[in-house]
Amino acid sequence: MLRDEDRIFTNLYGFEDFGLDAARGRGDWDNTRDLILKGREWIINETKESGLRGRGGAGFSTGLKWSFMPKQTGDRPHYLVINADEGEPGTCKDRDIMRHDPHKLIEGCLIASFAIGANACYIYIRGEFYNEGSNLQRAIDEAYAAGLIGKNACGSGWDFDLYLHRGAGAYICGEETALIESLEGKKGQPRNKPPFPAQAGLYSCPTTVNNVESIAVVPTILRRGAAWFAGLGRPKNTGTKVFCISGHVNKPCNVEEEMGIPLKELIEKHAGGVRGGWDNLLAIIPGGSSVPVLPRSICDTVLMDFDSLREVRSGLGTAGIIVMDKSTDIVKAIARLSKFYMHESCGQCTPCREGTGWLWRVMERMAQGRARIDEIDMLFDVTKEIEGHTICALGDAAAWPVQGLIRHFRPEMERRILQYTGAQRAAAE
Ligand code: L3W
Ligand code: SF4
Repeated sequence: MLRDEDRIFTNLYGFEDFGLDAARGRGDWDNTRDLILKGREWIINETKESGLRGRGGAGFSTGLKWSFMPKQTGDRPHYLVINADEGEPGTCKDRDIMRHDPHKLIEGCLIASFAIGANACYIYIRGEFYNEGSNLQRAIDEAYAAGLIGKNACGSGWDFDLYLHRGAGAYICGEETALIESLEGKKGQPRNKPPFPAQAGLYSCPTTVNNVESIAVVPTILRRGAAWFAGLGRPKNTGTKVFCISGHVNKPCNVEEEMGIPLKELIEKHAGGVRGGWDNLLAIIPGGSSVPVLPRSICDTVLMDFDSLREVRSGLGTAGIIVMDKSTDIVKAIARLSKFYMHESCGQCTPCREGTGWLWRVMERMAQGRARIDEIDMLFDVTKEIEGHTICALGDAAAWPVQGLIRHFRPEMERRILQYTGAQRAAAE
């Protein structure tokens, strides 16, 4: 279990004051100027050495991503964009960070922007996060007034402006290139990659897009050292992580823990256990709705990190843990997710636009048992036609939950089909 002194987001644990003085009391903005004066290369190297991997879902090395930005800064503006459009079902960690610890994010924005040569940063916040946006704006105003950001930020010689932009409720705007389009005032539709944002992002300029949590942990990593962060968790899956635990647990919560903590321990220690006890567990989606569901047998032993979850054909994603006890209609639950992805598809590519509708319609029938057994294989084939054949990851995100269901709960799907056809036959006789 993570020691209290190794927690980064201390303000998530009962301190209510998110203002500047209280944040300073917790160590934020301490010697930020000195960190900046150590230089770009030092900041990027420390971040790489810490092993920090992106906390928005993909788990890409944060330091490596920064190093993709052109070294030359004179010809075109560089931008940092913070993805605070937290729309992934089961995920509410960035909301808590912005609500309780906005100064950690703002300080991280300054340091990361300096490292990639950006004088401006945009925080794209989910429109529904009204109060969090207000807290964040208040903290931004405080930071400007105290000279921590703005001209000659923290006395470092670096000019830095920070803008808050509110989204308008489209899940797809959490995809980095759709977010950039939306920020430019256009319809939020993903772009083809390459070019990656590091080559051509906001206004076609070099841009890095990072998740809120990825950036908010950076100042602490630099202060305490890469080795400290790398010493937590497991090899290639280092540091601490904010996990969101929801669903059929006694005490739903967000909690910061070490990467690689066993899933069962996480739920029993922090969320008061599964409703009715661990034996009453049916399944868990471990990383926000976009990753495959896991049956209890795997949940018994799996570790919560990128690589361990990949080994069991799921993913850490955003670390949004959705717990389902035996009262859950698992086929109906996954059918509901299929409806979500169909609704949120931007419609640009055929496999996603048409395929998500197919998935939903067939899943609705499967939930009622109004299907043929061989259609389960057909459903799996449809997911394979979507996966990897679309512009952005929403197609994969729609396919994977259905694949997980078929992989682990096929007998339940077959049972209801047989029950339904049996009932039909009995009614006809
Ligand atoms: C330059 C290269 N840059 C990769 C950059 C790329 C991006 C990052 C990761 O999807 C996942 C998705 C959702 N040169 C580069 C390069 N990059 N190669 O690295 O890229 P990628 O394509 O692996 O992932 P992505 O498109 O960013 C994100 C999953 O997250 N997800 C949920 C997301 C929801 C939230 C939320 O609510 N907060 O984040 C859950 O699993 O399915 O797989 O920056 O540009 N050669
Ligand atoms: Fe749009 Fe879906 Fe294609 Fe992504 S995969 S670009 S959401 S149609």
